[in-house]
Amino acid sequence: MDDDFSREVLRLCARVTARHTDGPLRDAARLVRERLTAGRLRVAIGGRMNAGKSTLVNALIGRRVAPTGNTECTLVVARYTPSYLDRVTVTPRRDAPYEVRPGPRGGLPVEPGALGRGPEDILWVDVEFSKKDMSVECVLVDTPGLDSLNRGDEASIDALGEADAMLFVMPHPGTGDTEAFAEIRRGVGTSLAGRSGRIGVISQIDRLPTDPRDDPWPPARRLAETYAAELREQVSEVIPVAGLLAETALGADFTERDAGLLRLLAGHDPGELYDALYDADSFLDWDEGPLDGHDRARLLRMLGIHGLLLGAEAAGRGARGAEEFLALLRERSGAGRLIEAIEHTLVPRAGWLRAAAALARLTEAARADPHGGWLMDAVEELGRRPAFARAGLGEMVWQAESGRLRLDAGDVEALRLLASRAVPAEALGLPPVSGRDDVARAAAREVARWRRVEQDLARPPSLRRLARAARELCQDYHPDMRR
Ligand SMILES: Nc1nc2c(ncn2[C@@H]2O[C@H](COP(=O)(O)OP(=O)(O)O)[C@@H](O)[C@H]2O)c(=O)[nH]1
Ligand SMILES: [Mg+2]
Repeated sequence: MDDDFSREVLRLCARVTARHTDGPLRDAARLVRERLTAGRLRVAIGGRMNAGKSTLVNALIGRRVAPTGNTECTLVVARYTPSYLDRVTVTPRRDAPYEVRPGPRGGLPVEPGALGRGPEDILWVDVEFSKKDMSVECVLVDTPGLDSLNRGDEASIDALGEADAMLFVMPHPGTGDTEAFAEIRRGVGTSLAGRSGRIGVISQIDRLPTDPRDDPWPPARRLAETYAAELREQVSEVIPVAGLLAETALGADFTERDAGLLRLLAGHDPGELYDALYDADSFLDWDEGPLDGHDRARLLRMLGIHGLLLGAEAAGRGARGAEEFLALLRERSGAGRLIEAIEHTLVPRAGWLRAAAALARLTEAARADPHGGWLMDAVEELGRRPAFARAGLGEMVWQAESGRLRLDAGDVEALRLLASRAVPAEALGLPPVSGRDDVARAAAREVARWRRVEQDLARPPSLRRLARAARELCQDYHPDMRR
């Protein structure tokens, strides 16, 4: 199904290239062709600066390859691709791409000047790292984030526009997030895949409670519900994650020695430990405690106050080895749900997400170009082909099956057949070899089924649009009703 869909778009790209020897339409067609034939799904991480995007990238990759905090290297768009070697390639705005030496653990280097020129002169940086067992099977595109200095906004929006799917990272409650989101939406235009290609993430949940020693999960869950309702049209779901814990829990930096440090903390007077964990400064100043300043700073950097408390509690319950601590931290980080969402709602639909993004890009280019009229018509015509209608319906089946669309079981099954079968009789629930009259009768019955849903004003608009697409497809399968 995805293949038919992609092939049709590629054919259209060839027509663009034949008609336009240069200019924006040809560029758009080249980009689309590149994306459709690329191996992995490209997922961009968007959101404000300091939202915790790079920390999440590290968590998902399982190694600290993305610099975090405020260094010059966080001001560029970086595309992280699992590979068999460590290689960093800078693509400047002008001039040819060149390689620079990777950071000490592979990944983007952090020292100032390490990229060979200033962030404002760099289009993007490709970071390949030798790791085959990454949690998610995709290319992650880290962006500097909105409201960063220099040209971060424009670069971020371009990168988000070129990706197939997106994680939108929101650090904490505030109207600013919704505004940033609206800004990104305007910048990236509309993709056919719409919200189903976007996941909202509430990051840094350990910072939600006023007292960092309190359990962040109750407020995090409430906030996720509020955001999910508010951003219903924009994202498919909103997932809370303790990013710093996830980064440490899924990475390789936490050692047996660190586990020993947590056990030392747990062996100390519980009241004194609790007081020392009042905030970051009081822990760093805790010279009377069992750890020296260097170790306190190290643990704090890796775990935060919340993670330190979790670790000490686990040690108090008898946890010993690093593995044991990491399993607990991973569970309490909420990273599992994010990984699952990427693996189950984005990656398996790579073909559709990519083709939908491609078509949206072509439409946008056609609209902006004075010679784009024919392409607009061609895209519209393409949208009416059965392969497209089926791909669009496949997307709806996915939504219906995951409980996002309210349809009864009979309708879902009818939809599944329509979306998955190319032979008209089969798509209408008949044996593949059926008589013309049987097909006509079944088509008329299915047209009536979907027309009922389409005209039911009590149903949500998205469902009625789906019903319309289904009705039109069934009509095309009827020998006398073809449009
Ligand atoms: N306490 C805490 N700090 C975090 C968390 N995630 C990120 N940070 C810190 O917040 C700062 C900004 O994070 P970063 O990932 O660089 O944000 P970006 O600008 O969106 O890429 C860094 O100093 C991180 O260590 C988190 O879950 N908890
Ligand atoms: Mg960053």
